[in-house]
Amino acid sequence: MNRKLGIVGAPVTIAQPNMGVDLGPNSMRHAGLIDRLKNLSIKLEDYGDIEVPMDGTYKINPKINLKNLEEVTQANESIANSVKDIKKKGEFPLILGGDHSIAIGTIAGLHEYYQNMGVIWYDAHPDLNTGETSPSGNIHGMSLAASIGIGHEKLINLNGSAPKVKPENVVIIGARSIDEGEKKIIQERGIQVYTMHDIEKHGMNEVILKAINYLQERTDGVHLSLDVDGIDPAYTPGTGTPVEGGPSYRETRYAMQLLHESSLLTSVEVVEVNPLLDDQNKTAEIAVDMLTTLFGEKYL
Ligand code: 4U7
Ligand code: MN
Ligand code: MN
Ligand code: MN
Repeated sequence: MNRKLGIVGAPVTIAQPNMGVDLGPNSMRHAGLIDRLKNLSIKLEDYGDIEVPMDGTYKINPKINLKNLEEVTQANESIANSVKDIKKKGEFPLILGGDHSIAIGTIAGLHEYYQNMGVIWYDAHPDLNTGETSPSGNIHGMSLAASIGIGHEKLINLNGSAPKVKPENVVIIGARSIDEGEKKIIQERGIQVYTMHDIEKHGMNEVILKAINYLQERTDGVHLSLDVDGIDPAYTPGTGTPVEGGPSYRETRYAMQLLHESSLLTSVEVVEVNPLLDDQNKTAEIAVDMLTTLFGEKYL
């Protein structure tokens, strides 16, 4: 990694119901993220956390089934601006969440810099709901939909017109909790999904290499959106919407190693770390292991 890393925390919590995901960025810093990256001789600047709205109330508009829409929009506008500042400096953006709604802002900020951006969405969920299909109204389950131009106008047109990413440039890895409306979107839009079934059948090695080859040929930059609930909750219990039966620590770490070797990625975010649901801070430590592996840390 020759380029300088630009790190920013996005402590957004209002797109999901659990208290504590706003502590995600500092929990990863506390787990040693910055020092371990520096030990890899990586140049970096940590810009601290973006200021995001959080007044402790939960605004529900039953007509649109999008909780805290105004506040989530506002937070993501700030995130898009902060990501653009990092890109302007020529740095590699690393965004620390926060709930997964932050991907809307991250991807909206990044999209200006690419003609044909790719996204790897490592997650137990595809996050392809809209107000119409969401069982919860929580916007953290709608962020990939918004990025491909499906959903509320405020979210899809944030920092430029929709879509920010073409659906065929998205690869979802690790999905195992897919709502009915999401299944429809996956089929209609031709989104590549490697479910847990595919990982079980073919192994992580083949799945990741296929994803890398596919995106290498068709995109001019690839963003990794790493939801820690993508990993099995035996390893990452500190997250708001855990789903059993995910890839292990070893499989995920190996996936990060292959991504490092490919030099494919141009930006990374890690989301949904909630230290209040994990009194050992184990989830943040594992998130840090995954990040340092992505940036070149090796066993030997
Ligand atoms: B995450 C869910 F219904 N699909 O929309 C929803 F299962 O960013 C969960 O991946 C969304 O953690 C999870 O509420 C969002 C639910
Ligand atoms: Mn997610
Ligand atoms: Mn998830
Ligand atoms: Mn989650």
